[in-house]
Amino acid sequence: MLSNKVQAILNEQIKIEAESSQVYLAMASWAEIQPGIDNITSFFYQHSEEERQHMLKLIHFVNERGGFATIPALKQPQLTFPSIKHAFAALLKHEIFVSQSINNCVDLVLAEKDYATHNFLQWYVAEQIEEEALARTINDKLELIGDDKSGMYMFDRDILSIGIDKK
Ligand code: OFO
Repeated sequence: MLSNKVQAILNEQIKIEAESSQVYLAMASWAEIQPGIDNITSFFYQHSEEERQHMLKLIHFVNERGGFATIPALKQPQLTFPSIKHAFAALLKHEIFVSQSINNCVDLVLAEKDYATHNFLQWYVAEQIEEEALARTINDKLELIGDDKSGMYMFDRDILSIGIDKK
């Protein structure tokens, strides 16, 4: 059984995962109308879908532990970006925010001595380490590429396998 405090913070995390999915969906839609970056577009769509899965996993956990997962209203995310580099910088910043939020959940469940939820959250802790690492790798590569168009061509060609290496 979840305490009220744990239920509340997990519902807040459900909202954050839902917002993450929306943020990356907006990046995907923006990328889709830019010429020649089909794989970058797919990356954002896939990432959005992953965040939706993170949200669903939390919803099921809350409901299975005797709580009630509440489906949140979402604010509209940023719709356009000055460049691909800006979009990926925003992605890294967002992942750092999500990691902090997972850490806050872990702090609370330890204070509440809710070891079952603590165990459940370890999956998210590990996931955030991977997602932050992937986002940093991508940002580092974009930094190297700068304004080089052939570099960007290769980045788009390779981005889906960068993701696979890190996952
Ligand atoms: Fe990318 O964050 Fe979910 O957990």
